[in-house]
Amino acid sequence: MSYKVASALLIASLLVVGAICALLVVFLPDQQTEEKEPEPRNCSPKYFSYSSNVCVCNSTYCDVVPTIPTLNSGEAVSYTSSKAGKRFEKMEHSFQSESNTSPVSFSINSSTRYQTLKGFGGAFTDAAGINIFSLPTDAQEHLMRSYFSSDGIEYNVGRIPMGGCDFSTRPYTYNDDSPGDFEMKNFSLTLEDFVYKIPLIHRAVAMNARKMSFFASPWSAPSWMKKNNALWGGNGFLKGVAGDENHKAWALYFSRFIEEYERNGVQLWAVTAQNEPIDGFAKNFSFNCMGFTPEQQRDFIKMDLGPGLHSRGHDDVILMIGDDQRLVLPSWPQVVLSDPDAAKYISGIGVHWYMDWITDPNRLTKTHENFTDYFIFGTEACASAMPWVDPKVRLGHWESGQRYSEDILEDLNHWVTGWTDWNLALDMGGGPNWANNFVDSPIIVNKEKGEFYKQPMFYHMGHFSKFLGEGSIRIEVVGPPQDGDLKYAAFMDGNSIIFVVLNKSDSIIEAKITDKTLGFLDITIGRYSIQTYTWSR
Ligand SMILES: *[C@@H]1O[C@H](CO)[C@@H](O)[C@H](O)[C@H]1NC(C)=O
Ligand SMILES: *[C@@H]1O[C@H](CO)[C@@H](O)[C@H](O)[C@H]1NC(C)=O
Ligand SMILES: *[C@@H]1O[C@H](CO)[C@@H](O)[C@H](O)[C@H]1NC(C)=O
Ligand SMILES: *[C@@H]1O[C@H](CO)[C@@H](O)[C@H](O)[C@H]1NC(C)=O
Ligand SMILES: CC(=O)N[C@H]1CO[C@H](CO)[C@@H](O)[C@@H]1O
Ligand SMILES: CC(=O)N[C@H]1CO[C@H](CO)[C@@H](O)[C@@H]1O
Repeated sequence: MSYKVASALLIASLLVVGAICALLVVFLPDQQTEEKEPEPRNCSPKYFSYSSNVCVCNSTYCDVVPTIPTLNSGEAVSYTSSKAGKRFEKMEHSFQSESNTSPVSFSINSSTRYQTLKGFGGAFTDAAGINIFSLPTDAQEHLMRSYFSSDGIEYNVGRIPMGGCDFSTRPYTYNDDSPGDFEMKNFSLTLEDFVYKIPLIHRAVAMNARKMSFFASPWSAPSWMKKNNALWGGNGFLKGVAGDENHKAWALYFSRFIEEYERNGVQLWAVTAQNEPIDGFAKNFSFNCMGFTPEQQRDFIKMDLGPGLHSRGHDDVILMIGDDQRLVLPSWPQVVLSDPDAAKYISGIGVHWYMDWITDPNRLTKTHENFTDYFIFGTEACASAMPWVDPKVRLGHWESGQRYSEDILEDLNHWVTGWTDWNLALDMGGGPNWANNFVDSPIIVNKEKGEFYKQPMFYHMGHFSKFLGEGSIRIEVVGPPQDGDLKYAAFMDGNSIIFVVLNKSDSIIEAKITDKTLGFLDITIGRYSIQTYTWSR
């Protein structure tokens, strides 16, 4: 070692010691003077090269959501997350009989009630399982608790791909090797179900105080059932026509899946008739897909899927159609639901968010108005799906989280009853994905370091999922127009009111909430922030 290097090292280590002393000086007085109730576990922030931070969790540490206290009438509590680094920062408030003079006012009217909510959640893909199980056991526990326990954001919905999808390490279905096996004799779950999906589902249910609801969606039938003899690519339609043995076999595949999951202790709430049926029309679609026209889907449900599920005793598992972009509304359900013999098997309409930025949300309202007896439910969304987004994983990207809450608020304000995120966890490159269709996720796992990163998207999801349990009802809130940077919605859950507000702009706003049974709550909405207020009447 040369003299220069040695002295450089000496100086460097002195600097490090100096920095540590400086830190102690900064932190010690606090520790000595502040006698507080048990500290909540705050975000351990880390900045990468994006606009905000992630919260780092590992085997020994993970932030938790501060407990929602039991509130007396007139007491309120708010939770704030912001681009500047707040994550579920809790504040207590109380209603006053006088308010400030703020011109911005949100007036709650719980006499006007809209849709009842189902809930919020994410998908148990193979990729999610692979990533979660790649962590040390204690870190896995922190990750699962972050999503499903009362320490976390308490998801009550889970989506399960029925077989493989692109977020698998190989393309597969549950009956690939037995062409002509219309009786599904050789149908069998795969290693992925037993190793990655079912065990995680059981852990989520066991730690969850809320009742969980799972829905399953198929990406493709076995290749031998399809015109293109492949799980992906163009012309990906089922062979034959509704009512034939091939369509009966595909319907039976759904029942067999429901039965095998039941046998493994997972009861389904719902199935969707097909993930993104429009993908099957693309000339050269690059991952698992299968096409239906709305007329084909109507006939398949009426002649095969509906009667098939019924005859095998699965009336308790409800059926959703759609499961595709908002753009197919309201025309798709108009075709399928106009036939009462198909409609009688259907309960809801699933929507994906991928084209929402160019699609009028009033398509949702139109759909609701046409079919008030059918719920609309968000079945998939993720950031970085557009091909021009590079890199796919943007650690700490506030705007991705903001797009989540903006879309959720827009959906909820247009009759949607819940919202399901895509992969629960992905790796540092946004995979694994056998078709290289990498995207971002609210939780990114860094296997090498045995840690994971909770992104702004995670907290934006939590501003809804934590506070809006199944059965919450959207109510009227009269406030400023929602066509700018301010978005909001209000809900009631028993005696509690929940108000969520998102500010997408660079200015701080003073506002007031009016609840005429209680008075006024003066509030401050920080720049680039999302807040959830809850109070009891
Ligand atoms: C885990 O995270 C905590 C908080 O960020 C940190 O203090 C600790 O050193 C980390 N442990 C490991 C093994 O990285
Ligand atoms: C509140 O809602 C009820 C029921 O829709 C309506 O009759 C009433 O006019 C609303 N009140 C206000 C102040 O908007
Ligand atoms: C099921 O798989 C076995 C083993 O590969 C094969 O021998 C049998 O013919 C298959 N059954 C059907 C109905 O295709
Ligand atoms: C079809 O897609 C595959 C996979 O993305 C690609 O390798 C192939 O070149 C494409 N073929 C055509 C004709 O575009
Ligand atoms: C099937 C159905 O009810 N269709 C109606 C949906 O609503 C539009 C008006 O918004 C009517 O024109 C359709 O007949
Ligand atoms: C903090 C805050 O509310 N800032 C902005 C939020 O959105 C409204 C409406 O667009 C703006 O007027 C505020 O300045």
